[in-house]
Amino acid sequence: MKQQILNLEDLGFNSTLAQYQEEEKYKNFGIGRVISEHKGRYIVKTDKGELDAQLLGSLRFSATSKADFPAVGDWLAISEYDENKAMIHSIYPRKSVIARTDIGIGGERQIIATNIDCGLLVQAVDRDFSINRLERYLTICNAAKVQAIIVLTKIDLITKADLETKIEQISKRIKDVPIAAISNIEQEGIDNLKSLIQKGQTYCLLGSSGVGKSSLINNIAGKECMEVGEINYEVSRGKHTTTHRELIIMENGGIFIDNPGMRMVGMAEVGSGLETTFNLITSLAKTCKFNNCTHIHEEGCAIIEAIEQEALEYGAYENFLKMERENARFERRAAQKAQKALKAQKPKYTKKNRKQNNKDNWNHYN
Ligand SMILES: Nc1nc2c(ncn2[C@@H]2O[C@H](COP(=O)(O)OP(=O)(O)OP(=O)(O)O)[C@@H](O)[C@H]2O)c(=O)[nH]1
Ligand SMILES: [Mg+2]
Ligand SMILES: [Zn+2]
Repeated sequence: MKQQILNLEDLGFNSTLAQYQEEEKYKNFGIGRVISEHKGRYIVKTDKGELDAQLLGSLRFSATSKADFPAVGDWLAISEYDENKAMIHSIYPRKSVIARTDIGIGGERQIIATNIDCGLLVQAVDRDFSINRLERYLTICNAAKVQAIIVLTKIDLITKADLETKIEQISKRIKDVPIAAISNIEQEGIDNLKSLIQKGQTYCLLGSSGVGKSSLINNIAGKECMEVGEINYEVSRGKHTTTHRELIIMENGGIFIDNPGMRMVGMAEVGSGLETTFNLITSLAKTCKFNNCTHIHEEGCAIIEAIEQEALEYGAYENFLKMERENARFERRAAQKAQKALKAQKPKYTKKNRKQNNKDNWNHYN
């Protein structure tokens, strides 16, 4: 196990965490940050080194959802009990949570990482390029109140003119998000991206497999921290080289979380994120003639008018509706699950317990 010694500040420790640390719940314990997770065991980094930590049994049993378990990026109250071993007593309040649903497995909300300051939305400019998907990642960041930077990779594969067109296309749909264009192979644009990275801030890399997330981390670090995959250019797809989330601390500042490439980026609890990403659509919707406008066919619909006048991109409108539907579906399902859980808790009427009740009442009155 690597035993790199560092300051807690290098790990992202700040004054808010110092304040929590004073609280009764945390003050008698050590503190560390989760840098990776393997089947319920956590590698926790402290100012003294790395510990192999596990969750206290009582916390495991009282957990009601995945969100109650530590995630990469979490700060933990820990106690060491053996050399390099620790027990996890509680999770510090999370500053931010980046989450998605994997539509393939029943749509449960999955935490990607916590305590993130900025999401790097990594996309390759070849066949991976999709503004719809950029809007998806951006909505997840906006819902978590996390800044974002768009990172376009593999610019060595296209012409300068093509790159300019792509950047223009993005800027029409996504305003106020910086765009960094890089080549990991030719080292182009890396210094510019580095200049956007701030000390003590945590950056989470989001993107499909094979777009160059791990290559970018190696380039920023100036050494091979992460394994880099080969790409099958026939299908232009990665092979999921990174299989575990990992938090990496750069000597020159930022803290990075590398992720396995994502196939599905389903929407979960992103209502506020949709409003921010599509703020033009949400503000237009307020000026439609009818309060219950569906923005599909109505007279006096401000959104339809904006599309006709080319003030709003049709693609953004379509993507917004799709993501809004997904989010609504997730919320409906979550409400149904909560109701089911409540029903399961409530005692039900049965003939047996009615008899028991009558007997109890009889005993009570006699
Ligand atoms: N031409 C070109 N190839 C690149 C660039 N960046 C990465 N690659 C190649 O793309 C392949 C995949 O890179 P990785 O860094 O492993 O991609 P990843 O996003 O970490 O992939 P996963 O770990 O599977 O999610 C490797 O063969 C890299 O050499 C780039 O800027 N230009
Ligand atoms: Mg990788
Ligand atoms: Zn309307």
